[in-house]
Amino acid sequence: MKIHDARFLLSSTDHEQLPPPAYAEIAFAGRSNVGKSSLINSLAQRKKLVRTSNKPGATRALNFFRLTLEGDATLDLVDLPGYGYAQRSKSERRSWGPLIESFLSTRPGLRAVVLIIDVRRGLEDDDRELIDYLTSLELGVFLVATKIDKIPLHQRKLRVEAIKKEAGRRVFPYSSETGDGRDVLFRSLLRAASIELPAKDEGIKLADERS
Ligand SMILES: Nc1nc2c(ncn2[C@@H]2O[C@H](COP(=O)(O)OP(=O)(O)OP(=O)(O)O)[C@@H](O)[C@H]2O)c(=O)[nH]1
Ligand SMILES: [Mg+2]
Repeated sequence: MKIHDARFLLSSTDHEQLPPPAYAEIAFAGRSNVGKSSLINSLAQRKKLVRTSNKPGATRALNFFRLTLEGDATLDLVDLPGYGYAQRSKSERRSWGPLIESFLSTRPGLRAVVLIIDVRRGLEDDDRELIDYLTSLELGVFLVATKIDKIPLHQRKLRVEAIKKEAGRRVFPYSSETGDGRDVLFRSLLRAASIELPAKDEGIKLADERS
């Protein structure tokens, strides 16, 4: 699936400034510095669409990016602010902040949330709470274990299996550095957004289904 155009749409720190819901949206959530913005660049096959940083807390607003795909389909990707940077107090727990919560609970076009964790750290309390919250909103969750390039090849499979067992759901291994896992995740997200893959991308699957 070719990406004809990828562009920054707008940045919002206020619910009133969200773009009118026109297209299917996929949001990206995860701890601060886990690699959300890098993953969006990798999916969009652009090096500098989204600003990345080695300082945690780089993304503080909701940032919208618009992909125009082969066949003129449009998909919006939404980079959410990272959590876990500032310690949440007890009263703040179970709350993701008014902006994130109103976005997650009111967007008619939101098809799924990609929850990104570091393959070396696995699921942490904040991630589990977010999965519960998303499930309560009946939003689909794609759990991505990123930075797999940081662990030796022979450990990857075991590590991903362990996370899968703990999470009780499918895990998408990923590396924004090498692009490993990109095509599998992108195809799954297009499906969640009801964007049809061109016939050639589906070739193998269709052949399988015929037999
Ligand atoms: N080796 C490796 N480094 C990565 C990968 N993904 C992200 N990084 C690095 O991790 C750091 C943080 O990446 P970002 O994409 O800015 O992380 P973020 O989750 O958007 O961070 P905030 O916006 O601060 O919440 C950067 O130095 C990236 O280069 C990966 O798959 N492999
Ligand atoms: Mg970021």
